[in-house]
Amino acid sequence: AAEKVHTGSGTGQYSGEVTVGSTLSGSTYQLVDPDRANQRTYDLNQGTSGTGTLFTDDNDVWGDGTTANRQTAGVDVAFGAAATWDYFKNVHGRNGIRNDGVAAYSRAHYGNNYVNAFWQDSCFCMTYGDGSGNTHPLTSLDVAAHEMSHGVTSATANLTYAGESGGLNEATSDIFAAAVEFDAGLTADVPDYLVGEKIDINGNGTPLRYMDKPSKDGSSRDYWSSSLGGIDVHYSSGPANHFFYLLSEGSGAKTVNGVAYDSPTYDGQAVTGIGVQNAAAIWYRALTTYMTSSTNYAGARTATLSAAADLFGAYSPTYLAVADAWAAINVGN
Ligand code: ASN
Ligand code: ZN
Repeated sequence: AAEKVHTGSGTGQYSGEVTVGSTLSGSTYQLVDPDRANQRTYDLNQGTSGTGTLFTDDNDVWGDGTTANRQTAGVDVAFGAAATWDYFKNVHGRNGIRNDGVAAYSRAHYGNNYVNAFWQDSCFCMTYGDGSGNTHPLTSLDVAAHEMSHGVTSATANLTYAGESGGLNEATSDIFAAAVEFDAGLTADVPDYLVGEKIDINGNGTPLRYMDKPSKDGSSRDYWSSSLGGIDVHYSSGPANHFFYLLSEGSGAKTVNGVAYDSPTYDGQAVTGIGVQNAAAIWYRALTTYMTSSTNYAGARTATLSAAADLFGAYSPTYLAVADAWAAINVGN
């Protein structure tokens, strides 16, 4: 009888050497993860619809770290989905994106030269392009965690993807992307407060977004202002990402895992850092308990203060750090 195994060893382009969940079907292994509700990873083979085919392999050794081997992208996105599943389960007690034990699936190798990745509620799935020249796949851990977290937001606060709530929706995905990186602790993808630092989307080695100083990308805002709701949600996320960085690490120059940050604050407001996983716990409780589809930045402040009061006590040092971090991005002062 066919025996289920989950000992596949993979080599991703960005994740390095990792374990991937696999299942033996007949004489072929499939990227179907028995430890995570049979979370599946498909190869779209440059198609743009349907599921393509499951990634399969004869000997349960997947990818080689190069784009020449099409399993490599499968390893990175399967690992990203597994790490994100584990993060929400182990850290927040959330059993899958909808907390119903059902796994979403992943699709790699979408289209040609496709420079994006995306989540869709309609298929309950996430999809990854191969990037410029089909050689810079959008398959890093933070990208996978970002897309999968869009599913969590949809299933919880369901923040409307426009205006200030849209910026908060985007920031939620960047926040959990950072939290997943820190939780996974990969050597090949050192945890940081940058988004997309591995995928070289700009072609010059710079990341897609910076949480410590969002304006470094040339478009994102560092602070809340009344015009924030009128800009692209990937830029109006900036102040909330900045809030999260400051709450995690505090104000002032820092070096974390070898990356130097020097985060500006509004009016010089000082912030004492509470650690990335405490900050993420507050954001998660705010998202799942207090935020609604129309929550704006002022509402997010109230939601996170309520969450901090629940988790750490009203007017505790941690609660006061949350208030200071909002003031440091010009909310509520
Ligand atoms: N990768 C983008 C995102 O998750 C796709 C989009 O714009 N919806 O935000
Ligand atoms: Zn997004």
